[in-house]
Amino acid sequence: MPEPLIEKYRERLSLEPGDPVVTMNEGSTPLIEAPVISERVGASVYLKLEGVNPTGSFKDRGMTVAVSRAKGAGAEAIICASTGNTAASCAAYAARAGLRGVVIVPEGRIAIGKLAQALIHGARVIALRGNFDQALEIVRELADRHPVELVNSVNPYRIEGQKTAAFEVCDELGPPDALAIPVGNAGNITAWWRGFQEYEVAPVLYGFQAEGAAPLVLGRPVAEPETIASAIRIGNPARWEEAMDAVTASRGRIAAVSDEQILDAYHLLASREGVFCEPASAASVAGILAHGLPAPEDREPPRSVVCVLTGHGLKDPDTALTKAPSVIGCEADTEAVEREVFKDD
Ligand code: AN7
Repeated sequence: MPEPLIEKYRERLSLEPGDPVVTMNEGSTPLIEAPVISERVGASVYLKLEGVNPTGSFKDRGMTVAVSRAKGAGAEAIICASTGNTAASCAAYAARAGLRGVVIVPEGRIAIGKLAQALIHGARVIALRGNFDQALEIVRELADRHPVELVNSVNPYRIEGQKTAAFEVCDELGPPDALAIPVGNAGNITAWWRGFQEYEVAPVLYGFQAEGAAPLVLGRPVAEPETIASAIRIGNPARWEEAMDAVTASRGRIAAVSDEQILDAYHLLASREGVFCEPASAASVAGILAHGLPAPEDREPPRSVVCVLTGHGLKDPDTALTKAPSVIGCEADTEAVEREVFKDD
């Protein structure tokens, strides 16, 4: 049986001794080589498949720790604002822990798979006529006023859990020269850096935002963020300063990628590497393809790079279907099928 991350890294997490372990065996996700992308960027590129977590995204690493602590502290309800993946994870772990789950999402702006997850797990799903940043502001206020535990990445236990992804990479591969990661609310890049620091290693961090939702690149909040990558449609990241401090300390950079670059990388990953991630995740690969692997002056260019593929492609089938070729209709007749199968040969 794979060991849940709370057991594997317990002494490095800040749970209380009596806390129950609410787990579905998160973590221990595959780290695979990406030969096509490696060839294009001139370095060994590895993909960390975070979509293989129980609810299909990296959020589960943080949620198992946050919900274990919340349960240990006697909470009866958990709440979050979400662009979709936190909602799905929050709903699933609430169900597993026997807690009430409440999620606030921007109306009409989350991928359909994530909505289905939140609903089937029995969370109360509130569709806000507003964006993620407004939803986060509202849940922060509600968590101040009511005895509900906030499980967004402003919750310190979320970061604790998510840092284990960096431990896994170092344990398996050794520290990579660089890490490429999509950035939305900036919790995950903060968590990976903390993980690396605790292992006393310092890969160069490349954080990538979508062009229409790139507050960290512009240096100011974006009032109406826009991008096809709905997971990172965020205009005012909660962990802004920590993320910038991490990038600066690693001597890396934050850069933007266009929706077109994101979709090209998404398609390349699926069609050439066999890996189906969601569009936001492909920003990590789009970023190194578009911007290369810039190194600090006194360092060699990175020879090994880990791209974090944060969520599974099945989360967002709508985007896949708009990007993929059409199906071919055919009569139930062997010759007719034969013609279609061998048409271009
Ligand atoms: C697939 O679910 O913010 O920079 O509410 O779902 O830690 O926010 C999701 C974020 C990258 C960005 N990739 O991570 C939410 C939410 C995927 C994501 C990010 C998200 P952060």
